[in-house]
Amino acid sequence: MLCALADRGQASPRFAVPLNCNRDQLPAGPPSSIIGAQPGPTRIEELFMRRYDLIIRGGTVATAADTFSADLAVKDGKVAALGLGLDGADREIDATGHFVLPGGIDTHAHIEQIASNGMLNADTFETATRSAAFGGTTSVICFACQHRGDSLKAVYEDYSARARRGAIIDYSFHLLLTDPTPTVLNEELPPLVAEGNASIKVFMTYDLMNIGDEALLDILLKARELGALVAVHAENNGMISWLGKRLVERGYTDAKYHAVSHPRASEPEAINRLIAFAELLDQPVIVYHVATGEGAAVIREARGRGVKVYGETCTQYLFLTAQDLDRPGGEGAKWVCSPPLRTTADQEALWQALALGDLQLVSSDHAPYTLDERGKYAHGHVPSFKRTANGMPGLETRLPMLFDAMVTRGRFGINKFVQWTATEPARIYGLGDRKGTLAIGADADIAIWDPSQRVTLTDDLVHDNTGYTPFAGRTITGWPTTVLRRGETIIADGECQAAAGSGAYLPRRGGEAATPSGRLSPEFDPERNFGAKLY
Ligand code: DUC
Ligand code: ZN
Ligand code: ZN
Repeated sequence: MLCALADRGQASPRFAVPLNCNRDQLPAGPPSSIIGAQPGPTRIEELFMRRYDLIIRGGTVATAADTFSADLAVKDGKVAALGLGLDGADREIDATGHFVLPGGIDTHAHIEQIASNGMLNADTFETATRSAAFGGTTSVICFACQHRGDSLKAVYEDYSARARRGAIIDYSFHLLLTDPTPTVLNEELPPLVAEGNASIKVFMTYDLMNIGDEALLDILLKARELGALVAVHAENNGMISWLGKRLVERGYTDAKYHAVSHPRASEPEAINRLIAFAELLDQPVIVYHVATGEGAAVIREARGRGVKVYGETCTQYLFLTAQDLDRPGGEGAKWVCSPPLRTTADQEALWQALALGDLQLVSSDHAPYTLDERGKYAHGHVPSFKRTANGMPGLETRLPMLFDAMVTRGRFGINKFVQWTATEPARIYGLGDRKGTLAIGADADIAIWDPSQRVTLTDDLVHDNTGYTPFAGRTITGWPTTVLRRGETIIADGECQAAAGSGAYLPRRGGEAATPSGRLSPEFDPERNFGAKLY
């Protein structure tokens, strides 16, 4: 059996002091329990033997920094020990021949989200997070999505209640603002950020979602005051809207024209503008789903100047291209997402940007729609790209696709795999004190990977509610066979063992990534602006 679950039930009759056990830390007990020959184990021996809840034995542990052979012990949901020959647990998992990795953290997923046109996406918190768990992801940051006229507080409470009911993995929220009124910014936002939702998302495109330049400045400034990171969908709305109309007027409505309708320049233009704003106010930002080499280059240049700008790309931009949209009979709708899929040259540029640290993480941008009239085909079976729901599923396939490319095929290796999918997401979004690595005291969120398991991705293999995967037909090697969330096995033997609602809310502070650099722009620096106090 791959990665057998060996439930010992009883402590081993052999008394063995765990290698990392420090006798000074023994709990106080009567001396008689230490001295003297006894027929059975003493109380202290018992305590030694049952020191851990679980030992994952014989695996290869990898973090963003190291790869080493070790047993990993779990106690009370936390990593309690890493060492050789650990002993004394109620339960063991044999991980011989497997990688023992931190569970993935997906910081960009749309779950049970209502679009601006009222369409509900395909997944519930239960189905989305179950599919994430099957793919080795144990934490997710999704959105509390405000639409114009909504109270942010009411929106947040609604998403929060639904997540509490359904989530199987741990979760957190970005506060997605489309209507930053003074009430929202000054009354609703501050307590929500303080409660632990220290990231704000905004759109620079979409007619019903985008916020204009002045509102973006207002939000950046407010985020600076509150210590929140601002995450941005950066594309130029005017270019997209203008070119889209022109294409439709001329009858170019197939899915493939979606890629044409978002001119390449729309991405670097918006990223450049965003960075200019962020630099003006000295407010850290993260650019979502960078899809072009030019977009990544703008980030590289700004980071080189010391601007606190981070960048994310997504699985689909590393493995798919605009050619995937070119299918007959409306099938291309499956691959309609924004920004659109680009070229193989962009894929190379994005890998390079990750390698250079210009981009720091790879998310799924899971935005699931069914292949029927409730989703992708709400406007007919061969819908105009302009009327096709934007997005594709990816929570489950993100890690296996990347593992295959990075570990199995050897591009950048296991440590970068962990870094870009778990450690950096945790660091940037303020979860680094408990998630994203395997260290003593961290949450025991663990994915045990069989590096030799070959899997052909098919539409019915994945567990979300869309009924398809954009990567169908690919055979990849490496799969997470056992997944633990805070020490509890949630996936084993192809089954999900976790109950809906067993995922926990993860409050997040802004942390270092969201802290302004302190390098004031001339306009905001009283020493250079004739003494004006603008913060
Ligand atoms: N942007 C996202 O981030 N997700 C889905 C669609 C979109 O435009
Ligand atoms: Zn977006
Ligand atoms: Zn998204």
